[in-house]
Amino acid sequence: MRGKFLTLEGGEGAGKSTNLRFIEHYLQQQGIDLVITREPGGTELGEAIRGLLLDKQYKTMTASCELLLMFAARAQHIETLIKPALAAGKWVVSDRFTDATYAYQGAARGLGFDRIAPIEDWVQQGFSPDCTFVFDLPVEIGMQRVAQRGNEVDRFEQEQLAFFEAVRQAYLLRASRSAERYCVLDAAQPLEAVQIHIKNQLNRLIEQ
Ligand code: Z5A
Repeated sequence: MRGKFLTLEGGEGAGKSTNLRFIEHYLQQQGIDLVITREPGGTELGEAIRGLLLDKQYKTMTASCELLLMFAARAQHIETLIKPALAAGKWVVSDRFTDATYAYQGAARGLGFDRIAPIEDWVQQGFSPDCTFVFDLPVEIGMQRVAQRGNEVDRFEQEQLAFFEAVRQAYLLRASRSAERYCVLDAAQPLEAVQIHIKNQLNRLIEQ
């Protein structure tokens, strides 16, 4: 039986990485064989592209170049990692996927959703996640969490409040348009409360 493909989305500091570990642990406890991955990245080639995308030295990278690099990494990711794992019956959980392209390149960089949709069709040919968790958080709180973590900022994390506000609104808009695929979580709640919602959604997916 084909496995399920889950993706985690949200602004920075919303708790994707933290809850990815929770999801991994919970699904393993349920006896589900799974692969954890991320975008941009997930494959050797994709991780090399991620290096280019996050590197602050590429200040002049255009939005179109950024968009195409995201999809170049994604094409490799889907064909060489995600689809083979799903076909082998494994679940795949990815920290970000195409919703991030709509939010960051489409909304925040201003390319527009209409510019992205044909590229998505060309690369993915209808392939999309079975469920997408959106960790929704006021931008200021996400920025505070990241600042407290104290890591060096990458090319995206240098952006300002309005950029991340556009990202947040784009996620909420997409989730409202296809509610059946999305599970929107209030990521401002304490972690334990967020994880109760995640567990309920995972149980529903396991039963399907
Ligand atoms: N990008 C793009 O532009 N287009 C695309 O198509 C794709 C990606 C796929 C890299 O992503 C960048 O790529 C990303 C968008 C772009 N840039 N940005 N910004 P990434 O996912 O690797 O980077 P990120 O979004 O910056 O991840 P992050 O900052 O690490 O966020 P997170 O994983 O959601 O947060 P976290 O590390 O789990 O949590 C942050 C802190 O908050 C941490 O100390 C936690 O302990 C704490 N935390 C988490 N949840 C809670 C709750 N509920 N209460 C209190 N504290 C909490």
